[in-house]
Amino acid sequence: MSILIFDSGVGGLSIFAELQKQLPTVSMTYLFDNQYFPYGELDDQVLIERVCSLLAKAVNEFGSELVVIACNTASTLVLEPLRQILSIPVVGVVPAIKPAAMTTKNNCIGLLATPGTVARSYTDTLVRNFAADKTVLRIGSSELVKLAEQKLRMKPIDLDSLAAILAPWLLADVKPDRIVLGCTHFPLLAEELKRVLGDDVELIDSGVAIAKRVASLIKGGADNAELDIYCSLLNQETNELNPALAQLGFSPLQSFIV
Ligand code: DGN
Repeated sequence: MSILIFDSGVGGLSIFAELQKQLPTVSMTYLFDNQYFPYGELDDQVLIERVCSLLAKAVNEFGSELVVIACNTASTLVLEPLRQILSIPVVGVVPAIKPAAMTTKNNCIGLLATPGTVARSYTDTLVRNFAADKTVLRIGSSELVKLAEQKLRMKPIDLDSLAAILAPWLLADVKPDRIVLGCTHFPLLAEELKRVLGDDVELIDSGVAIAKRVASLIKGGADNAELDIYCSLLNQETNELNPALAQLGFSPLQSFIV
């Protein structure tokens, strides 16, 4: 059994971490499409075609038995076409609006995601279905995604830049008390986000729920679970990730060309 975890960058590692906690004996391949990063600014049709062609090839080459689209920007757009071309289970990651709506005390929720995800009709439907009677304040930021990427390259994070991105909430009369981390990169910045937003705000991501869903779909693993990682463009910047990836148990980053 081997599962494939996919994102545009290193954000999906937040999902990988939860998967590994719940499924430590399962072999996992992590693939990220840094050649087309950031996904949050891509035209819809370009994104659909790119993700479909890349994953069709990857699933075939790696012999994956299940794929996790550890990217809200792709999942809110590409799940349907992907399920039509792949004959294995496809698990998507989408913003956790429902748990936020169920637990908010002041009826005000923040959605922090990419510009693509906050603007999707899929996201509008989630809000309509689960939080129609709440105020949902959305911030879409690619800058925040890039800050998360920097953190994994061991670079310092400037809290002032974070505060500038979050300013609409910091200045709002009613501040959201639940923040949906609707981009898999953002749990990597949880500590910094808390420092800027305050401890009384609760951050909600999809990691644990996704890992449970995957665990319910697969049969188990082997004693010698392997962790491999590939990117679509190997360069100096990606090589800077190797120390952090080694700490997570991955073998050195390899190239996957489409
Ligand atoms: N990590 C991705 C997500 O969950 O939406 C997006 C990153 C990006 O390419 N902007």
